[in-house]
Amino acid sequence: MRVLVLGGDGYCGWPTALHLSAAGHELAIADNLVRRRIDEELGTSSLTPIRSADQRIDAWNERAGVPIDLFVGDVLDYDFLSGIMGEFLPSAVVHFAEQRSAPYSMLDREHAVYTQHNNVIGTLNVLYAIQEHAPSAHLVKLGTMGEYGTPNIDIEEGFIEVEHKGRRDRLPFPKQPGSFYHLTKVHDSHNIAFACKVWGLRATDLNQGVVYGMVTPETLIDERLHNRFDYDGVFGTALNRFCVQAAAGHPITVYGRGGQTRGFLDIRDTVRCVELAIMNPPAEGEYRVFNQFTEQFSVGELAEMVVTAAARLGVQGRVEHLPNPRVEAEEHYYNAVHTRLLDLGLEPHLLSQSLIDSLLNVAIQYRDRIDQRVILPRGDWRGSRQHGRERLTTTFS
Ligand code: NAD
Ligand code: USQ
Repeated sequence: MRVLVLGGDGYCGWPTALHLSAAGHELAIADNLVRRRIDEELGTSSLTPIRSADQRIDAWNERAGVPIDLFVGDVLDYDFLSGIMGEFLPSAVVHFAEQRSAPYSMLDREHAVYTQHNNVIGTLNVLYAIQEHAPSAHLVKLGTMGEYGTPNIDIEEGFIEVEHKGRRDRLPFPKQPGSFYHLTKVHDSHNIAFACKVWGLRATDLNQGVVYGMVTPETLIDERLHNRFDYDGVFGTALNRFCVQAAAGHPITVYGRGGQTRGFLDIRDTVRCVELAIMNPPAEGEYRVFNQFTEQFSVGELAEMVVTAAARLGVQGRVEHLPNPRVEAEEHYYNAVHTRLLDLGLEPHLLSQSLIDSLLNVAIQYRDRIDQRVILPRGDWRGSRQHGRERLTTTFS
């Protein structure tokens, strides 16, 4: 297949592009490299040293059967996007190219507006470019489990059978997103479903949980192919952060009581899920939703698993419950269905102590690159009304 990966320089996009290329597909990547610039804005960088986009692509193309094309540009620039869509004529478009940090979207008005504009208008451009140049291409769009929030009923895969006043219907599952970032995914989902209905496009919305891990078989081949690994308080995600914190001798930052439960998956399963979606496209006009995670954990459980693994490696980890900078339920019911990717053949890499060991070892290997100043969360989601609150940064002073 001819696969266009939008956002293919990022944490999920890069290993996915390599995996699909290794599987024999013809690949093109488009990325405006904004994620690298956001590191500069936040004064952070990946735990692992990563090469420039050009150097990585060159390193892969030295060995690839069919080289990957790299297009540096913005999906908000319709001429750019339309140009590559018309030139490359993909059979599948995998869309990762969004601002993906919930805390970043909640920093202030500017970051909320940037996130909503980048994500919602970007996806609208993608839909128009597909309709214009490749209407039979399959859009595989990265959404989030966070679209659903934490309802007090089981979460279904995209749709729910409802009986109301004696009549029945299959309707989109109610959305209760928890940040301006998560809201963009809801808006995208509505726009994609609508485009499928009116233009007959075909799309898979992958409602992905929190990703952990760093390596896939392809990123391990050469150190020039290494993936990024975020641990800072804005882009780092729970398990990845906890491993770096333990390795750095920093308290493990559980927000609030730690009963927040989410779906999680290994990055090796991210790349496989995208491949499974591509290999099993929906019908013309079909909009479908897969819940893309393999296991659910509370953040408190993850923190305890890291403490246990760290102790085995001779590192003493300690959990510290910080005042929660977010507005979210800290104890709640959570049971989300996730069978559709398993039905297509996904064989999950379940979270194991050895995986946590390997993440801890990577963090220990790059310990001198860990900047303790960027670990604590930034911003308070309650905003200016709460400016009188004790600042979170005083916790460790
Ligand atoms: P990332 O920030 O590492 O990668 C996103 C890439 O898209 C970056 O390389 C960035 O430069 C690029 N990009 C952003 N806006 C762009 C634009 N307007 N034009 C062109 N390129 C643009 O994020 P990630 O962790 O790889 O996430 C990828 C996707 O998966 C996102 O849509 C995210 O919401 C979703 N997702 C991620 C996770 C996770 O835990 N990382 C979980 C669920 C869903
Ligand atoms: N958390 C802590 N301590 C930390 C970091 C996070 O307790 O140091 C808690 C958060 O409060 C939250 C949970 O862990 O309850 C998950 O937070 P996270 O930062 O790991 O992940 P999240 O903000 O939900 O976002 C990540 C990705 C996003 C994706 C989402 C999937 O950044 O792109 O959409 O996971 S989901 O969570 O299913 O919505």
